[in-house]
Amino acid sequence: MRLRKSTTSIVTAAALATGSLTTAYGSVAPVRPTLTAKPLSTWQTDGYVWTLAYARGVVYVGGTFDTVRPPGAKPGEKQKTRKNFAAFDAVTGKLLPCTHSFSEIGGTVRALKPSRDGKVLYIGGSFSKVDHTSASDVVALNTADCTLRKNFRPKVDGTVRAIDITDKSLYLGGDFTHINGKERMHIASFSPRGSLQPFSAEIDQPVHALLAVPEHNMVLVGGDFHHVNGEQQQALVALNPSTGSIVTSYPDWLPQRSSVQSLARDKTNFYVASDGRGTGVFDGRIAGRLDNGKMVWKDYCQGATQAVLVYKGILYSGSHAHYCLPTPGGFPDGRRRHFLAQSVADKRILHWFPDTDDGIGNEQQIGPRTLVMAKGILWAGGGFTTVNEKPQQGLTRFGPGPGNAAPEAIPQITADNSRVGKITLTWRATWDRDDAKLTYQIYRDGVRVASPKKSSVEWDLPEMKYTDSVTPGSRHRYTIAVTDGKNSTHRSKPLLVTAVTEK
Ligand SMILES: [Ca+2]
Repeated sequence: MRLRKSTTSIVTAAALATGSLTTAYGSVAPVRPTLTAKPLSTWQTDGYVWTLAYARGVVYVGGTFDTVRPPGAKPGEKQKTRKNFAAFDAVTGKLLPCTHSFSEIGGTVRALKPSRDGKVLYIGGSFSKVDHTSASDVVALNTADCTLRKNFRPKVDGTVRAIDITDKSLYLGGDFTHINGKERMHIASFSPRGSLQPFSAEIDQPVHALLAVPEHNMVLVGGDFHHVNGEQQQALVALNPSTGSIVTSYPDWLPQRSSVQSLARDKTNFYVASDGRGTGVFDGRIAGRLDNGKMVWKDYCQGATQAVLVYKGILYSGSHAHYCLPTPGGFPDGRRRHFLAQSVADKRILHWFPDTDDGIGNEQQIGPRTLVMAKGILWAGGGFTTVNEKPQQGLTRFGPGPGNAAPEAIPQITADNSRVGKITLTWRATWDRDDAKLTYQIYRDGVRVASPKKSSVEWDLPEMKYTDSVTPGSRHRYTIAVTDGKNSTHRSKPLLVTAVTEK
């Protein structure tokens, strides 16, 4: 009986060790993502998804693709024609009949944005035809009946890559230099009725991201640029929403070879997704104050950030992060991780690790390119062809959790029976995409004898041990299973061990 007690104390010690690890995070309990890392069943595309938008129960998808296909269908199977634009029920994921074909010139949809009431969806990209009528890189759609609005057909001479809307204005950003024959260098604004406004700024390179902040009387602009209105402004600037004059500069936030791909905000902060090329670039994320333009934090995680989105105090991002050791909760250089969840307060990387592959035909090798929150479900689109290592192309989504993804593997146990009356089992901890702490259930002859807990992440799988006390000379079958509290693995193959009688 005494021996059995010592077994219990090992389990308690393991639990205590885990507890102290938790307190090491500091006095504030770590935030946990409310989303699961297990993807919901989702339709797929046969090419790139560059942009997503949500309005009135519908998720709109824009990109470079010709067809969509149901969840589980292989490439070429059960395809439905959708030329660079598709619509899905946000909750069920069902394909909706709303369709228009966006074609010619670049043949791509790059920006989608609903009006604030969700009645109108603005669609930008590189196209000269919508269905059989001519268009010029931007149109507007009535979401109620999926018809195109006839009163909004500006003539844009280059790709539209970003759209944002306030009650007073519609802003476009992109590669263009003229709209309706007037010079508009990569940025322009329209009245709600669709007429080009005097707002203008001389931006020397394409704009990728726009974030209107009406309560602070500015429009945040991100892109590839180096100069705005003749002043040096690297990739990020805030403009007056009526005139286009510079309101706030962000000197030294971004180096020369870094661009801004996406902008997001909550009540107090804005968040920057940066992509850079070459050595010494910055391609992580930055948080800044909306009211005074001061930096809150900068996350030097390496990996070409393409998309950022804030939901319930967590910053979700799409990138190919591969070196995040300097970031709290971060990982050493190695494999790429394509989704991250971070605390907006302190940039800590939280335990939410769904993943995609880099994707096909993608020179930058980045899986997700765009994120949108729709009725509590995070939709992600990009160039990927797998999600959590299973085939899934172009689109995926993650619903409320937490913790629905199952532990990744069943551990392999080995036994040491060199001590009389003792059998020590050893195994390497596994990991789980949305739960740090897992419980390892040890069975002797089919009866559970211990349930030690341990926290683990994919890049740090600790060795675990359990010492059982048995009658010398007896023979036992040991198995192990792992649970996150909701989902359990199968039990391992049994390991047969005979306890020695004497040395
Ligand atoms: Ca889990």
